[in-house]
Amino acid sequence: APSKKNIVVFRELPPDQLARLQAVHHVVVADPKRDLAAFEAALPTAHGLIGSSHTVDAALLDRAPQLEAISSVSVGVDNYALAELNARGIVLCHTPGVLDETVADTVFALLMATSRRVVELANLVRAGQWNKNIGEDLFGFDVHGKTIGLLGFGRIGQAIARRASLGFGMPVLYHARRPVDLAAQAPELQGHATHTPLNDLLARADFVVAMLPLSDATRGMIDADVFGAMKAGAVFINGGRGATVNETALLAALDSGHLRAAGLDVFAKEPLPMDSALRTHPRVTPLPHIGSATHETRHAMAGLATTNLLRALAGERPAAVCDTAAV
Ligand code: 8YV
Repeated sequence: APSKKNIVVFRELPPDQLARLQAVHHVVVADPKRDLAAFEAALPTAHGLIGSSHTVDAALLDRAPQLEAISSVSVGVDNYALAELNARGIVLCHTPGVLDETVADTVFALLMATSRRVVELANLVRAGQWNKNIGEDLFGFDVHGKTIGLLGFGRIGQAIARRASLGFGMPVLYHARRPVDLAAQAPELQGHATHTPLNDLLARADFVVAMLPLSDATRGMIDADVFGAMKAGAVFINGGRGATVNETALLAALDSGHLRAAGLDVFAKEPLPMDSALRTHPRVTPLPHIGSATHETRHAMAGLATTNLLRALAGERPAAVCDTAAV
């Protein structure tokens, strides 16, 4: 049997997944956002960490000298100091794949909500203001048949493209560092998704959807030049990471009316500060980072993360290890 290790759960796990860990190892549940002292007290003897949405930097790793593995309940790993983990030989696992369809659904929820003004019009009914036939001033815009431009074309981007192309008859343009081998990765998208130079995509897309991981290369990438190159009346959707967007430039593009609307599930600072203009802007539909937040998908993510950690602590190669050397 694998030797009993010390695990710290730094974000709540479903009971059945917690039990899987407790059956093998010594487990402390200590979310730093709820009990920082308990989290810090558990670090010095921790062999494994599992959770999400907490910054793991060199200073924290210095306080966890026995750490062997971190299992993130997320696909994004920008909150982990990858070079520090690599230098210390600490394995980092994450949960790719299991959340692709749910996040793609969330992006389409934002696409529909912004185009058909769903939140605004539901609030009008709730406020008792539906007192006559809806006039042209409250009409929305069609989604079907319009052109979608994807910034980033990984697993989630491809899931969005399937909905757009096969479900809504939308021409799909995508921009990525290199063309995707659709025959190998997504044969159903062959002939439906086109690798497109960025400025060409921005000039043609009615919907520009950002599904970019956060890295030194993508931080602040969607700036005033990018928004200015988008066609007038375009809708911007962000389902990736907020810090890929220059939010001052986004607000200027919305205030000028150059952008018709923005649907945002992620923000440079989360939770969104009360004084952020994005929180109440009339052209913005904001969501609280719920991309993967369904019962089914968060359970699947926790299950994969638990399996990853059990394998890593047993000296086996987990199913989804991050390449911390690829910094
Ligand atoms: C959140 C996400 O991280 O998977 C990701 O990268 O952005 C979301 O799923 C969520 O906090 C995961 O638990």
